Amino acid sequence: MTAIDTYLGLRAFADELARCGLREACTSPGSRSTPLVLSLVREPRIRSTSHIDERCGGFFALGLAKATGLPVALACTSGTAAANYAPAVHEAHEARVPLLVLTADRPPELRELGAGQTIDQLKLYGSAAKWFAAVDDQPATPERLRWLRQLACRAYWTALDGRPGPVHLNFSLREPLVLDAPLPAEEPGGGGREGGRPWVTRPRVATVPQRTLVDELAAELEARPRALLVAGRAERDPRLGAALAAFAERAAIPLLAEPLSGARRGEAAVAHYDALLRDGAWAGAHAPDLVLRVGDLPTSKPLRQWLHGLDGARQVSFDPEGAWQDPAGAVDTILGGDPGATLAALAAALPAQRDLGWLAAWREADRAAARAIEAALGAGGLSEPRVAAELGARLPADAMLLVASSMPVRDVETFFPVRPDPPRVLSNRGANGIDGTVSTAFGIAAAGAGPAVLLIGDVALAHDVGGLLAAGRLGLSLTIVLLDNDGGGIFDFLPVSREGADFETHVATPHGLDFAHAAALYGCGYERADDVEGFRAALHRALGADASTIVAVRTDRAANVALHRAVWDAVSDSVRPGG
Ligand SMILES: Cc1ncc(C[n+]2csc(CCOP(=O)(O)OP(=O)(O)O)c2C)c(N)n1
Ligand SMILES: [Mg+2]
Repeated sequence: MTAIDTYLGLRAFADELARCGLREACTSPGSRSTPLVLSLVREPRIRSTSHIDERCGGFFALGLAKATGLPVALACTSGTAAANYAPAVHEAHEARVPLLVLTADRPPELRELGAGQTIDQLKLYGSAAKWFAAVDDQPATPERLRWLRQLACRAYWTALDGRPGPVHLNFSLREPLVLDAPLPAEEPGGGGREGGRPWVTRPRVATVPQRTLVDELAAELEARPRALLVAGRAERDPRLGAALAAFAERAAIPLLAEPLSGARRGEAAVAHYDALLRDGAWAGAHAPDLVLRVGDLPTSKPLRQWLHGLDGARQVSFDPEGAWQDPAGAVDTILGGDPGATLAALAAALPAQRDLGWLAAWREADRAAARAIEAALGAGGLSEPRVAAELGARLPADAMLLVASSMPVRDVETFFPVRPDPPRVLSNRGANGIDGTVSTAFGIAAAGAGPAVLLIGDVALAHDVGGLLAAGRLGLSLTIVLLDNDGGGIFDFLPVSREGADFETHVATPHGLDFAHAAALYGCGYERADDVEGFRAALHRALGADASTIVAVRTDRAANVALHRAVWDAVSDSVRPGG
C-alpha cells in the first residue's frame, strides 16, 4: 500500500458522497484519520468544519442534519475519539437523523497488541448504527475504486432512506498517512459516472394512500365526531405543520400540537392543552372518541396520561415509517406513508359540512386558558414561562429555535401561543438528553437558514459549555437564551425535592457558575435581562448581531414551581363552570 493508493481511494469516496448530495462534513483532529479528513476537506463541494471535541462535533453534525434534512459526515481518528460520537449517534438513531460516521482505525495487525490509541471500534455504536461496514485498505485498482464509489452511495442512501439514521464506516488506514508526491489527477478506471451522476441513485418512491383506507377513515370520522388530531415532534418535514393545521380546520377537529410539530397554527389549534388537561373534571368532560396521532407523542405528561386512559376512543397513528410510538398500547392502527398526503386525501373525502360545536368548545377553553395564564404571569415580571411565551410571540417566522430538554421544552409546549407563522422549533428529544445541546444549536446556526436561537437551562449549558468554542472558531451567530436557576429546576417539581441536602447536591446540582466568564472565554456577547422590557431589547439586539450572544435570565427554582402551580390553578378556575 502506498499513500497514493489510500488517497486515490478516499478521493473517489468523497467525490461520490458529493455526487449523492453530501454538502457538510465535521472533522476532528488526529493522525490516523489524516487521509480521511484531508480527502473530505479537499472535496470542493463539501464544506468541512473543524471540531476539537468529537462529542461536540457529533452534535454539531446532528444539528446541521436536522436543519437541512440531509446526511452530514463526521470524521475522526481512532480510539476514544470515535467513542465520543456515541451520544450523538444514539440521539440520531432515536430521532431518525441521517449521519455518516467515518472513523479511522489502525489496521487489524495493530489491534489488541498494545498499539497506541486503539480500542475495539467494530460495531462501536451497536444497534444505534443503521448499518456498519469495516473498510480495509487495498491498492487503488479500477475494481477497488468502483467498490469505494458504490460503498459511498450505499452509505449515503442507507442513512437517508426508509427510517433515516446513522451509518458507521470504520476505515483501516496503514502508514504512510501523508502523500510524498502529488496525487495524479486521473483516476484508474476513469472515475465516476458521466454528468456528475452518482454511481448509484435511489430516488424516493412516493407512497399514495389506498382509497379504501381513506374511505374507511372518513367513515370513522363521521361515526365518531368527537375526534382530535394530536401532533408531536415531526421535525423532519417542515411542511407537515401547515398540512396538519389545514386538515384539522377542514375536519373541524381540535389540533393539539406541540410546537415541535410545526402545527401550532391555524383556526383549529389549541395551545394550552397541557394546563387544561391537568383539570381532571375538564379532561373527563372533553374525552374524544377518535384520536389521530402524528409524530412522536407530545412531551406533555397530562396529555400522555389522558391519551393512555381513553378506553373508549379509537386511536390511529400516522408515521412515515410506521414506527411504534405508543408505550401505553392504546393505538389500534399504525399507518405508514406520508402523513400529510394521507390526511390531504382524507380531507377530500369528508362531507362538506362538519359540526363545529366540539371544536368551538375546545377553542373557547383555550382562549380562557390564555387569559388566565396572562394574568397569572403578571405584566412586568420576567420568569421562565414568560421567556417561553415571549419567544413564541416574538421570534421571526424564519427563525430556528432549538429547545433544550428539561423545563425549556415543557415551557415552550405550555406557553407558546398559536400563531399563523410560527418559527421552526427543533429539539434533541430522541433520547431526551441534556448533552450536546449547545453544539446542536451551532450546527443549526451553520445551516444558515434563518436566525438561530437556543433556549437552554444552566445545567445543560454547563454540560456542553465546550460547544461555545464553535462561536469564535467557526464564526457563527447564535442567540443563546439562558434560563439560569442554578440547577436542574425540573427536579423541584418532583417528590425527590423533599430529600433535603442530598437532593440539592446530587439531583438539583447547583454550581454557582457565572456564565459571563464562559461568554468571555469563548468570545460570545453576554447580556443579562432582569425584566420583560430588558429581555425584549436584549433579544432584539442578539438576533441582529453578527456574533453569538448569551442572553441570561436569572430565576429561582422554588419560585418557578410556585408560578407553574399558580398558572395551572388559574387555568382550572377559568374553565370551571361559573369560573
Ligand atoms: C445526558 C443527560 N444526563 C442527565 C439527564 C437528566 N436530566 C434531565 S433534566 C436535568 C437537569 C437540567 O437542568 P437545566 O438544564 O438547568 O434545566 P432546568 O431543569 O433548570 O429547566 C438532568 C440532569 C439527561 N436528560 N441527560
Ligand atoms: Mg436550571
